Amino acid sequence: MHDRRTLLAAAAAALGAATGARAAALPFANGDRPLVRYPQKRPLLRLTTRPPQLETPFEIFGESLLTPNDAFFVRYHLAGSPPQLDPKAWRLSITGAVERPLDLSLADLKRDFRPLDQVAVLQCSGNGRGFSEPRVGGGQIGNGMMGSARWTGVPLKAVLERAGLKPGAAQVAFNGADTPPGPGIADFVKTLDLAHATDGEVMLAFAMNGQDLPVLNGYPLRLVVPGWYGTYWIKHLTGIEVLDKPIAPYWMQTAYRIPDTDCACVLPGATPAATVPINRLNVRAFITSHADGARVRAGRLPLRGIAFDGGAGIRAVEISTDGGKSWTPAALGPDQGRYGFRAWAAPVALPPGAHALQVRATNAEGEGQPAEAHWNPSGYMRNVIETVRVTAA
Ligand SMILES: Nc1nc2c(c(=O)[nH]1)N[C@H]1C(S)=C(S)[C@@H](COP(=O)(O)O)O[C@H]1N2
Ligand SMILES: [Mo]
Repeated sequence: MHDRRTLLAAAAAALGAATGARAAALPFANGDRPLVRYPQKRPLLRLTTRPPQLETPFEIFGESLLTPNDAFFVRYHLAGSPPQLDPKAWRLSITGAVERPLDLSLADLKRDFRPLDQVAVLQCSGNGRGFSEPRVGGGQIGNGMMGSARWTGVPLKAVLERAGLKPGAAQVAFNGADTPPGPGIADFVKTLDLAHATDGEVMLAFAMNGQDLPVLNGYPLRLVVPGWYGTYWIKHLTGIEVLDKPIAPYWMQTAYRIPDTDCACVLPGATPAATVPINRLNVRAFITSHADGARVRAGRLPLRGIAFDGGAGIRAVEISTDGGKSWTPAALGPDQGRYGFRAWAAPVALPPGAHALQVRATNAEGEGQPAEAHWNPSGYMRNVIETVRVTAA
C-alpha cells in the first residue's frame, strides 16, 4: 500500500516534472501532446501542467467498458491543484439552511449511511472541443476527457436528511479543498437545485471501480451527478451549503453556460442571445475497435464501440458504411445501468478500398446525433456523428 501523504506530495511534485519521453498527436492543429506519467496514473496526454489536465488516450475505451482508474482523465481549473490534503484531518461540513450542521469524517460517512453503487459516465463539457470549426478558445481536447466508472459512496439525500432541511431550502452549493491562487480568481463552487440534489442518485463517492479515488480524481470524496457534465462533480469535496436564497457563483453565472436553444448551439461565430448553465449530457457514440486511418483486411470487419447519454438510456445504435445514406442496427451489449457506457457490436463487410465508417445512437427519448457538428462559443456538448476512415486491402 502506498502512503497517502507520499502520494499527495508526489502529485504536487509531479506538477512541473516533464517525464514524458513519448508523445501523441491529436488530429487537429497544435494537437501534439506529451504522454506524461503522474502518481497513480499510466502515461496520459498532458494538456496543461499547472494545474494538471490529462486526457485519456482514446484506444483505452476499446479495452474495457469501465475506464481504469489509472487511465481516467484529469481536469482542474485552479493553479495549485490538486490541493494538499491530510486525509486524517479531512472533514466534510454541511451547513446553511439545516437543522443540525454536520461535520463528518470519512469514517462517519462509511459507517453511518447505507452505501450506494452506480456506474456513470463522467464527461467534461468541452470533450472534443479541439475539433470545433471554427476553432474556439479553451483547452484543445480530443475525445478523451470522458470515462465510465463504478462509483461507491452514499446518497447525498441521506446526508441532507441527517442534517435536516429547513423550510425554504432551495439550492445546494458544493466546494472542494482547492482554493484560488490569487485575488480576482473565483473559487470553484457549483450549485444544484434542491430537488436534483435530493433525487437519491446524486451521491458523495469515496471509491471508484472498487478502489479509493485516485488523488487526481478527487480523493478522498467527490460529488457524482449521474447524467450531468463533469463540471458539477466537485472533487476533494469539503463543504456543502444548503441555501434558502439561490446564489450565482462565477462558475455557474459566467462560465459553463450554453446557448439557451434546443441544440445548445448557435451559427458558427455567433454570440448566443441567452444562455443557461450546462446540464445534462447529450447522446454520443464512438467506434473503439478501429482507429481513424487504420488499414484493415477486406472482408468481414468486427466493428465495436460505446454509446451513452444523460440517463434516458441508449435505445439503438446504427452503423453506416456509405457516408450516412443507409444505416443498419448494431447489437447492444449488456445494460450496466442507464448512466454507463453501453457496448455495441456490428460486423460490416468491406470490399477493398477506402471507407468512412459512421456510428450514431438514439436514446429512449428519441434524441439522436447531428450529421453536422453543432457549434457554440465554448465548444461544449460536441456530439456530431463520428466517422472513422479505414482502408481495406
Ligand atoms: N475541486 C474541483 N472539482 C472539480 C473541478 C475542479 O477544478 N476542482 N473540475 C470539474 C470538471 S470541469 C470536471 S470535467 C471534472 C473532472 O473530473 P476528473 O478530473 O476526476 O476527471 O471535475 C470537476 N470537479
Ligand atoms: Mo469539465
